[in-house]
Amino acid sequence: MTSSWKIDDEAVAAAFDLLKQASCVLLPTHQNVDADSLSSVLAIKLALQQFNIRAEVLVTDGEVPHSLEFLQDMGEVLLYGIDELPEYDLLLLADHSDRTRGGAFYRDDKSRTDGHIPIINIDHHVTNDRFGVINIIEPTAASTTEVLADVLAMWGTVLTREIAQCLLAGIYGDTLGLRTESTTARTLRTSADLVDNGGNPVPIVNALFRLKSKESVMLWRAALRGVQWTGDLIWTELKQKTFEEVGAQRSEAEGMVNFLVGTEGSRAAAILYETNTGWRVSMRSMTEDVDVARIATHFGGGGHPRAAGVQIEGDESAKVAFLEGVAEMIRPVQDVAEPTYVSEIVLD
Ligand SMILES: [Mn+2]
Repeated sequence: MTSSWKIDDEAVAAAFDLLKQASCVLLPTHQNVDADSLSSVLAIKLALQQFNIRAEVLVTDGEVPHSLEFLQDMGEVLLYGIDELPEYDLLLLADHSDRTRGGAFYRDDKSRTDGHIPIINIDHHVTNDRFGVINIIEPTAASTTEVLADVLAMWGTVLTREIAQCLLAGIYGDTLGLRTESTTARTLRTSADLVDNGGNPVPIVNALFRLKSKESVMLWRAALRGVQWTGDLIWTELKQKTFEEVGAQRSEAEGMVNFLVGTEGSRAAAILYETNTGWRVSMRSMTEDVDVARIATHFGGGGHPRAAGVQIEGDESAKVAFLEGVAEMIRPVQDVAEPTYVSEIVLD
C-alpha cells in the first residue's frame, strides 16, 4: 500500500509561529487516553522544550492507565481533577476528532474548547471536523504520532531517544503493533527511522500487548461470558459493577473488541461499556465493505473505517435499538441469488 500524503507545510509553519508566541501551551489527551494520544502530547511537549516553549500535558480522565505507565518516564503529566491547571493561552489538541473529546476537562466547562483560547488541531481521524485555528489533518496516516514525526522534523526538532520512543509507541498503539490495514510502507519506514534514533519496540510491545494484570484476565473472562450476536454483529457488554468486582480499570478491556473482530462469521464487533447514562461503545470491522466510522457517525460518534466509537444514551431499549440498527447497517448487500434447488438424489 502506498501512502502519498504530504504535510501542509504552511499550516506546520503557522502552528510553530503560534506556539512560539504562547506563554504556556496546554496539551490535553483525549478521553479514554490511549498510546497514540498520550505519546503525541508527550512528544510535542519534549519537542517544544527544545525551543524553550512551556507546555503541559493534561490527562483528561485524571488517571494514566496501567498499560501506559511506561510512557510517564518520558515526562511529567498533569492529572485532571487532581493537579492544578496551569494558566495557558494556547491549546494544542492532538488525536482529537472533534472539540468535545477532552473527557472531564471538556465536560466540566465546555467553553474551554470553544475557541476563545486558540486551538491547534493535529490529527488523523477521517471524521475530524477541522475545529482549530490551524488544522493539520492526515486521514490516511496510521496514527497522530505518524503525522507528528513529520511535523516535529519540520519544526527542526532534534529527534532524541525519548521523542523517538513516544512516536514509536503511538504508532504501535494505533496499528496494534504494525498489524492494521492502516499500516503503510511509510508507517514502516517511519518506525524504522524511529528505531534508528533510539526507539525500542520491546517495552512498547510488552506494555501494550503482552503484559496484563490478573484483574484484566478476570475482566476478559466476564466479557467473554457475555458474548452475544445481533445479526452479524458480535458484541459483549461490561457493567460498571463488573469493573468494581474484579478491580479492573476501564482501559483493561480495550483489547477485547480487537479480539472479537477476528471471529469468523462476524462482520463487525462491538464492546459496550455501561455508563451512568447509557453505554460507551467501541466498534471494529475487518470487512472491506463495513465502515464503522460511517456507522458511528450515524449514531453521533466518529472514528476510522476499521475502528470507531459512539456514546449511546438511554435505557435497555436504546441499546437494543442501537444493536439492531448496527446489524441492519452491516448486512451484506445480497447478490441476485441463484435459485436453489433441492435435489432428490442423495449422493454419498
Ligand atoms: Mn490515534
